[in-house]
Amino acid sequence: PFGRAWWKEAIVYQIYPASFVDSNGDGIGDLNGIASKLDYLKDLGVDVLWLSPIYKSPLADMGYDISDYRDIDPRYGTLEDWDNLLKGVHERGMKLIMDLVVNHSSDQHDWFQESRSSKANPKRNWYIWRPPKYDSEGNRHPPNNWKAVFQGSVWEFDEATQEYYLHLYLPQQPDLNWNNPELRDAVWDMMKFWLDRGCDGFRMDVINLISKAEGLPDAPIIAPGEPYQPAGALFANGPHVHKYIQEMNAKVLSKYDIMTVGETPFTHDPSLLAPYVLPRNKELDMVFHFEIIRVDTPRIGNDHIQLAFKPWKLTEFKEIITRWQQYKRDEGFWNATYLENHDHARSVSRFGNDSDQWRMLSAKLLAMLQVMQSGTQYVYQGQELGLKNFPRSWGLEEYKDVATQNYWNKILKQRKAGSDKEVDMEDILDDFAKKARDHARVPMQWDSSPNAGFTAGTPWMRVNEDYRTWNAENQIGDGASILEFWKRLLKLRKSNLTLIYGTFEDVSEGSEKVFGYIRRLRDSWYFIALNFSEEEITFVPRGEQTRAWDSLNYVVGNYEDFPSVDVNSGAVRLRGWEAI
Ligand code: TEU
Ligand code: CA
Repeated sequence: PFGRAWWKEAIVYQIYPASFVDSNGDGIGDLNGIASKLDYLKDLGVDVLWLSPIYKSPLADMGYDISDYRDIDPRYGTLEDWDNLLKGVHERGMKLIMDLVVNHSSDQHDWFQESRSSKANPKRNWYIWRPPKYDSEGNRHPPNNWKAVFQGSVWEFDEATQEYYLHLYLPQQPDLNWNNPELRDAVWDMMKFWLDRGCDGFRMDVINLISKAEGLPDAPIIAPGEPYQPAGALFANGPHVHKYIQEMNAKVLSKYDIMTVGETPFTHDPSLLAPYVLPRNKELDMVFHFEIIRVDTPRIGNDHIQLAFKPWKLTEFKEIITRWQQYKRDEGFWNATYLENHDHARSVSRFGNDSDQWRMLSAKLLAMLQVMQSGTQYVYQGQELGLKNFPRSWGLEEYKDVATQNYWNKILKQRKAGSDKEVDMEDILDDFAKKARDHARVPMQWDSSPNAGFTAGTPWMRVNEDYRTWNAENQIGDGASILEFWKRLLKLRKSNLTLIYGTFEDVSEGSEKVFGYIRRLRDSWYFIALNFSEEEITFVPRGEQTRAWDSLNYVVGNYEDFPSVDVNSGAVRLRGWEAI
């Protein structure tokens, strides 16, 4: 009942523009740089490019703080460069989608400059302003106790008008007031500006945060001793969010043949995300859930300490994937399938094994895990090369992300308080080496020339040392490389309706070493077996013992040859990190 769609079958490639290709030697990637790599992307099998924000921005949060929604930041190029890039993309039969960041703007946006100028300004109500609270001693306090995602209070006091404004992220990222219909109209106009220019859709930044709990009440104390409390449950999936997105759909999205994907953090319950996606609601095509990407992350309430590490189990990992793969399929729920983006460390360093011995095999295994799932596929730049985290030996100064720096300063301050001894922060650097967003943001590794062929100048972030051997040029045309493996998988998937639309059945429940699953569409089926360990393992798929294994055809695997299968028992002998 829920038919085929180009965006369901698409392979989306996410570009982090600052770190992709620098065309003019200023050390920052740009639009002309992206335009120079379109053949590489086409060859990989990409259908849609998603650009992280390239709008005018002070880059307080690397462009997720926009000061002009209708212009390109000069560091990335001009509107003409964008038109030219789009032309190149369309000429190759690909599409281009933009990041839509409208939960908040930059504090440098004209809208906010006006809004903060006086309480009587017509744009005052485009943002969320509240008077201070005073205690019995007359001390000023923020209107509630919510903790900002990037530390501190979500409230910033503004001297000019003696009120606080709300910012869920940085103080330089004030939240827009979606309850104001004028603001919504301004957003619809801006979206049409890009769609009329030829843009093929949007990835919508934290789109489930645009409606906050009525009255902005205090969050319950779930982090005792902390000045501000995690409040995800009060600012995610708020009371009017579906009304606003339905309005967006009716007034803008439905008028174009485009794709939309919402980013929806602070939510792990599929039933809270289903309304955004189910076709009958007329909202978005799909959303990025965060459950899988948080599997190794400690949680407080609905919030996570992204920069801390918690050991994870394969059984947990499999349960999450299986649940989402199966969720409301018969009602048209559609997944956005990803293992990496610009907010997370490299997948081979988190879910694989990035040692010299296992990196290649485990990166290929993760490629199989992803591509053999249902859902629109999202590949993050460098994932197709098996890029890994930068080394633990790099110091704090190599971490440029404001989220990393703020977290460091917060912990440092806490540890210094009440102690006159030297503070030890080595454990925090251990966590950063595993979890920081910075790992995904170092320059793309194109070739073995200085700075990995990313720039002729000084790169804005340090290049990972392994680029001399681990780069695109070395992998292109090498049949054993991760890149060529991705190409094979993407080609295999493209015209294969079973892999795109088939059902998903876990046949390895309980195993902490192997993920085995079956994809099935009518009488066509695939069996996928992935060994998430270094050990050789005999895996007997559950419920599959009676299957006629003699009809088994090997399709693809990450070793040079295929493993042996015992036709009688159905047992498969898998080598370390083997994927078939
Ligand atoms: O991220 C949303 C978000 O809350 C997390 O993914 C974030 O990376 C993490 O929790 C921080 O610890 C989006 C963007 O993808 C991210 O780059 C922006 O910083 C953020 O919104 C604000 O716009
Ligand atoms: Ca540049």
